[in-house]
This record gives sequence, C-alpha cells and structure tokens, in this order.
Amino acid sequence: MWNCFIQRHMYSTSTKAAWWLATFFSVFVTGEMPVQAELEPEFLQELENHTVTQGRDVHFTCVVNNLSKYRVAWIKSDSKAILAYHTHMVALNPRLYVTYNNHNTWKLHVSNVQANDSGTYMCQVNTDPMKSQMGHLSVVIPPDIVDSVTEGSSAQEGGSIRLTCTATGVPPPTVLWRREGNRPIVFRHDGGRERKVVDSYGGESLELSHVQRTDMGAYYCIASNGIPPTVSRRYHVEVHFIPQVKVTNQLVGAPLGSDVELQCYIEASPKAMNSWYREDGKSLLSDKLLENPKLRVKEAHVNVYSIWMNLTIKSLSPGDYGTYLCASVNALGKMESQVSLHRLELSVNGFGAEEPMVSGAAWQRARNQQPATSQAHQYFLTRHLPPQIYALLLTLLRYVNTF
Ligand SMILES: *[C@@H]1O[C@H](CO)[C@@H](O)[C@H](O)[C@H]1NC(C)=O
Ligand SMILES: *[C@@H]1O[C@H](CO)[C@@H](O)[C@H](O)[C@H]1NC(C)=O
Ligand SMILES: *[C@@H]1O[C@H](CO)[C@@H](O)[C@H](O)[C@H]1NC(C)=O
Ligand SMILES: CC(=O)N[C@H]1CO[C@H](CO)[C@@H](O)[C@@H]1O
Repeated sequence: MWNCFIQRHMYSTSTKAAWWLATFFSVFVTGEMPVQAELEPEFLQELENHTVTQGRDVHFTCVVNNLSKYRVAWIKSDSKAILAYHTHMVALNPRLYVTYNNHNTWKLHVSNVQANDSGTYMCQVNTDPMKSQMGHLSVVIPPDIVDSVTEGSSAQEGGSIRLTCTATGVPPPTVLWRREGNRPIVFRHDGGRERKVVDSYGGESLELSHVQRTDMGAYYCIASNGIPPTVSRRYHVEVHFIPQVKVTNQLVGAPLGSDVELQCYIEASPKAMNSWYREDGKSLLSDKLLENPKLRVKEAHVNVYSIWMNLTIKSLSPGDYGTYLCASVNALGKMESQVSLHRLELSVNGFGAEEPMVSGAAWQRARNQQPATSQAHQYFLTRHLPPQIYALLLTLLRYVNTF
C-alpha cells in the first residue's frame, strides 16, 4: 500500500527509497507485514479549518489512534506535494515543521503564513485503502493602499479633479470616500447645473467635475475588507479662483474722535496677499497700511479660503477721512473693494435719526470721549443701491462734512 501511496503522490527517488526502507524496517522489527495489523488506525477528530491573517502562525492537528506500524504523512492537496512524513520534513520550506507528542497527535505548523500557503491540507495514514482527512487554510490580508496617484488634486473653479486610491488585500477591500468633518461630497453634472450630494462614495476613483470653492478641503479614501486594521489616506483638494473682496459697508460715517472699524471679507485660493490701502488724492495708493498705535488690522479665518480683515482706525482725526481700499492678490489675479469714510456731524440734529439706512453697530466710539447720550450712527450703502442714488448720497455726505 506504500506503493499506491507513493504513486499517488509522485515521490522523488530518494524519498521513495526512504519509504521503502521504512517499510522494510518496520517489517524487520515486528516480523509481520503492516497489512496484517489487526487494529485499523482511526482519526479521533476532524482536521480544523483555519482563517489566518498573513504573517501569523497556525497549525493543523491530526489525532490518530491505533496507528501501530502505519505512518502519518502531511500533503498539500492542491499541489499534491508531500510536506512531511512522520516527523520528517519533506517540503523544503523553512516555515513548515511537524511535531509529534509520542502518543497519537501530529501537528503540522505553518509559521509566518503567506498568501500562497492557503489551500487544503491533508493528514494521511498509509493503510490500504489509505485513510485521510482534510482541513482548509484561508489566508487573509488586511487592506493596504498601494498608490497615491492623484491626477491633479487642484483645479480652477469649474474644472475637474480626480482622486484615485488603489487598495489591495484578501478578500479584496471596498474603497469608500468621505470628506473631513462629515461634509457632503457634491457631484455636478450638466455644466454644474445638476447636483448630487452624498455623504460617502464607493469606488477606487472619485471624479469631481465643475468643482466649486466649497468642494475644497480634505477627502479620505477608506479601504476595508473586514480584516483589521482598516486603512485610510488623506487627499487635499484645492480649488483656485481670483480673489473676491467684499466690504460690509461701502460708505461709513463716523464722528471725529471716535474709533471706526472697516470690515472686509475676502475669499481667495491659492492663498492671497491681503492688505488695506489708502487712496491719496485721485488714484494714488498709499503703501500697505501697517499696524501702528492708531491702526489695527485684525484677521480672522472663516474657513480655508475665507478671511475677515477688519481695519480699526482709532480716535478719528480730520486727516483720517477719505477712501480706503481692501485688496487681495493671488496667482490668479487681484481684486479690491472701496470704503469711503466720512465725517459724521453729530451737531446736525435729526439727520441720522430719521435715515432708514442706519446701523449702530459698525463703529465704536472712543471709550471716554463721547457721552453715552450722544446719538451716533453709521450710514452704509450696499452695492445693490442704484449708482445714481449712491452718487447722490455721496455728494450729500461730502457736502454735509464740509460744514
Ligand atoms: C471545513 O470546511 C469544509 C468545507 O468548507 C467543511 O466541509 C468541514 O466540515 C469543515 N471542517 C470543520 C472541522 O469545520
Ligand atoms: C510563497 O510566497 C512566499 C512569500 O511571498 C515566497 O517566499 C515563496 O517562495 C512562495 N512559495 C511558493 C511555493 O510559491
Ligand atoms: C470683522 O467684522 C465681521 C463683521 O462684523 C465680524 O464677523 C468679524 O468677526 C470681524 N473680524 C475680526 C477679526 O474682528
Ligand atoms: C492497541 C490499541 O492501541 N488499541 C486502542 C485502539 O483505539 C481505541 C480507542 O480508539 C482504544 O480503546 C484501544 O485501546
């Protein structure tokens, strides 16, 4: 029956010789042929199935009673390769070894399991007909993100951005895209007219077309296949556009001696140089206004591309009235917005109080200069006002200020 065993599994010549020798030895010692053994070997338990993460160790346990002269061999079913016979290793794989407890238990150990170790393993006894049992080894591999080939993670507004994330692992991982802070992912089609908003998107490639500045920020590709750890990679999406500059009030009136804050809101990407200027005379600009005891420039980021830049002028003197410019320049261009700062005559009683366009919030009185009872107002005109009326009001205010 060794013959049959041997033929089935295609031994090398030397192994064949060893096995014949073993059979001969066993016959010589016991004085009887194995075939005449009265007790048939029997397996006491099933061979296990294992699911193992790559790199771990695992073993199969084969328990055989009444083995007598027979021998236990380990075979890899799919390749028909003999791995071990009794306690001898046949396979030239240093990661495999066999242990025997000198009683009835044989163990085939696989250390540092690799993907190609998966398959069916057989514990076989050379009876006639032979007896065998099988166990399956599944090797699983946690996900990995193998590349970060990003085809342009920046684009101009209206352009397209494609992020790709190739993940490996066994079983094959699923790839999910999310935005930082659980912000929605926006897909636009049809020239940006159609919008589809999702929390997450599945697929190795994330294609954003007709991108807007609101699409800017961090995106994550998350690969998972049920085998910990789940992995993720962060991508930064940048959307570029010419700066947009908006002053809260284009026309600001404030009395002498008061503090006034000129507010400017800027959106820009890539990063812009933002400054306040003074218009000297007709068209000449002053140098960039720098902080000094009289001037404070406060900047506050709203998000990655938006910023407030507020200019506070303290204790207004006659020379402070005039035109101020809030300007922003980046690689794509320059934008600016004007504020006209006018002297507000508190003595002109009633002018401010009856005006419909009054806001009391935008200028701050100097702490000790103005009594709490004084009525002071700020006049503002939005850009929505018809230019004729704007011009008229401007003239009116200039006229008032000359007195
Ligand atoms: C191992 O898996 C096979 C097929 O998937 C199954 O028939 C057998 O019962 C399993 N063995 C054990 C010990 O669970
Ligand atoms: C199995 O994979 C390991 C690691 O990748 C490699 O070293 C070994 O040669 C492979 N064995 C076979 C039989 O392909
Ligand atoms: C500038 O003014 C705006 C509008 O009032 C305000 O929301 C913002 O906080 C101010 N920023 C700073 C830095 O003071
Ligand atoms: C001779 C011998 O070892 N016989 C054993 C065969 O196996 C059964 C249990 O499976 C034992 O009870 C016998 O002693």
